[in-house]
Amino acid sequence: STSNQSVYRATTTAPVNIAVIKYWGKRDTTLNLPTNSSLSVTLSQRSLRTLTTASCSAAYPPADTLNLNGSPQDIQSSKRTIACISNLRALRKALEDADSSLPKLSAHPLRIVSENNFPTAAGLASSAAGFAALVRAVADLYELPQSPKELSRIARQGSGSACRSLMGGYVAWRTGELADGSDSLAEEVAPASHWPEMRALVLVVSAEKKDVPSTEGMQTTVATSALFAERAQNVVPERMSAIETAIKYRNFHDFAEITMRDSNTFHATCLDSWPPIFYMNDVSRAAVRLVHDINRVVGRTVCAYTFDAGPNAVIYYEDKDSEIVAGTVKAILGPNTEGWDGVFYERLANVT
Ligand code: 2P0
Repeated sequence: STSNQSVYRATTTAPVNIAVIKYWGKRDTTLNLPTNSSLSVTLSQRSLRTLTTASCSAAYPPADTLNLNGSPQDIQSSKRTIACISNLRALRKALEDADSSLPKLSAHPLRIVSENNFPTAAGLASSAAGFAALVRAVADLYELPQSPKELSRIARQGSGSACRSLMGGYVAWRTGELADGSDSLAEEVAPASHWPEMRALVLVVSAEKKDVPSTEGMQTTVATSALFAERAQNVVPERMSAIETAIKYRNFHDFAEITMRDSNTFHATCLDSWPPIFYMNDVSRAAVRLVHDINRVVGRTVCAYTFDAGPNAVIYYEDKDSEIVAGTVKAILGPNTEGWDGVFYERLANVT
């Protein structure tokens, strides 16, 4: 019949998020359970986002397929992709079991096509946007009733940081306590509209590949760094509550200081790993010095840097200070000046 040949389809986009309290270290590598809570800012999708279409049909050849930026991927070799898909399929199956009038989409092969509008390997949190978009696209295709918070449990298994890209504004990922990971979820701390002045400047270092992939780097740090345990147990919990207070009162000074200090502590644990891991380079350090110089010259904290598992800088500031911050940064570190390739100005996103 024609209905057997129907193609069901859903398309969605997901944003990048940039952590201000960093996730680094897993207590469970299969479930992607973190050793410490983290907090991030979800960026608008104006210049950085993943676009994903999920479709399914009884007429498709009998295996799930995934295409990333035009290249077919081997799903079978990605346990994380399989985990996300099988979790979503089980939720759809439960809906179909409860309502026999629903089409049996859970039995159809899935076809997932995903595309970033930014370089995948540039260290711009592409796995976060990628898995968040995959989970949302399939959840939409299956018409699942689960909330973003519930879906974050699934996205987390794709990539830890992906759980924070299902919500907008300021998002906390709580470690949770349970061994099955059911309470290791992301939740929105405040929407983007709570602090409309907040801006982010993403500075991309030219064509440098990641030194050590995140998953591998984390494992080295967990296994070898004493500083890592100190950070997870004694430093991050206080910073989490302090930055949530700073966000609540829109206290940029405190938000900025905690953000810069946590980026520095994270990179210190990388340096303390054995063998040491270097993500920042000379170009990154020039951005650090410039931010401190701007704050000193202005006489108050108007900008904050943070660096992930790569040399790119993200600089947070408030719109009222955009002339001094974005103007100076762009003049000194902007595209076409040595070592820097691109600059994206971003607002925060209200997702959901
Ligand atoms: C973060 N990063 O909080 C931290 C800061 C990089 C530095 O999350 O192994 O790609 O897939 O769970 O999420 C990068 O790690 O690692 C990351 P997996 P993920 O954003």
